[in-house]
Amino acid sequence: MRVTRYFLPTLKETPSEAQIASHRLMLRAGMVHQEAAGIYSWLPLGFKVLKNIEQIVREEQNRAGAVEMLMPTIQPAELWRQSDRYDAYGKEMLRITDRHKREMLYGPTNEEMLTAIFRNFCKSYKELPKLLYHIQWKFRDEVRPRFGVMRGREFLMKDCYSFDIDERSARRSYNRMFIAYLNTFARMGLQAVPMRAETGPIGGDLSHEFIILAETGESAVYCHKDLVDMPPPGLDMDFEGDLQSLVDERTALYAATEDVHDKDAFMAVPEDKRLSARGIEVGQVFYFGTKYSEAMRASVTHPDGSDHPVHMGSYGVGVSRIAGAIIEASHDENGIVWPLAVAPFKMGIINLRQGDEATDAACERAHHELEAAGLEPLYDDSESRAGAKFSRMDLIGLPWQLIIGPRGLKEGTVELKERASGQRQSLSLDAGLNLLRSKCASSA
Ligand code: 5CA
Repeated sequence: MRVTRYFLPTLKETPSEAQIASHRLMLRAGMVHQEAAGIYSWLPLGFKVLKNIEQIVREEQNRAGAVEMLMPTIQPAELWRQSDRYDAYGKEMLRITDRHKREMLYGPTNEEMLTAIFRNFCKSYKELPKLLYHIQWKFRDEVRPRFGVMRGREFLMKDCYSFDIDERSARRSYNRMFIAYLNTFARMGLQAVPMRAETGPIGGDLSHEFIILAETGESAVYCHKDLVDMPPPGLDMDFEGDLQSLVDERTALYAATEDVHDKDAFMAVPEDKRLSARGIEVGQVFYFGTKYSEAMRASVTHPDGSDHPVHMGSYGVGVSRIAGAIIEASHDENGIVWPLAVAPFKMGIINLRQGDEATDAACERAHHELEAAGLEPLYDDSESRAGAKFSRMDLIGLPWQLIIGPRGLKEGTVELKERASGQRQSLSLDAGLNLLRSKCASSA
């Protein structure tokens, strides 16, 4: 992609309304544009990141055995009356009336809708277990939308729902999602710690929030330090084996959000292992048994012929919030530092002297070859000064920069800079292209 063809409205000044680094950097890098409080357009660069995050979430859901579908953003109020949540949900719910005066709402979550779909089609234990998910925009009329996409009103969520014959089986679904989440966040370069959490308006009595530790996080959290650097289970694991022991390993040590914090239990953690910190909630899993299936009469016939409500859980990931969370976890004074797996482009090509024949030719060749290898370079072919190109490339945080100018070319060299370490090396264009191919190919 050429910068001159792209739409990359970067800002030099720091927008005054942004209080935290990720919000400032998303605005400065031209990733998002605010339309109303907590409502954003995703400009091309931000949109690419959002899609990359979404794709990792999707792949890990699929690997865990969940099946993708799509439900609408607008829901009939009637469904929510059946579960008794229509009034209970309060002012967070955006209520809409259509031209026939029918009450509708912009969905803040989908327990009711999927329970109704399940009820319509599944009548027997033979259909179980089922794990269904979608990735769809939600609306919650938050009192205090803030920190950009971190606490938005309209936001993108992956929400998965499980249906099982009994509690034991439902726990297996819960464990699957639990493990899938650890792998999902690890693939994005995030260390997410599962912590016991309040169930809030979703209900039930078993829940974990997945928390990224960050000073600017909105939640106060308390945990055993050893949880913070526990490696993820690994992408090669299969989901048929003993998931319970993997989950037990993560839940045996103390970890809780403020709402369910137990001071005495925390004091039992050795003092040098006690961590009290702040964090960003990037996902939450719930087991709520028959709360919705009973209210909405979603029952299945058991082997003995009797009917019972199905046991359910729901599992959310804040897809759009993660874009902000990754930046909170990975930036420096010059801008964003994207992990390769979610970077909007894997590399930038900087032309130091636009119009110089040899430089243009070398840049064109690099651009062409990297594109042909499926590596998605962003070629800064603009007329901007070299200094401006360097700062812009650092700001938008692409993992690699291939810097090409007349002086180097005379000696047969170009420069390759790694954004994260700042390390630069001089090498031939061929060697540079080969190195980029090998560094970026695995996740291309
Ligand atoms: N139905 C359940 C699970 S599918 C549910 O709605 N869970 S939730 O309320 O915890 O939301 C799931 C995830 O969405 C959260 O972990 C968080 O990462 C994200 N999220 C929630 N509210 C917002 C918001 N206002 N802005 C951005 N992301 C949000």
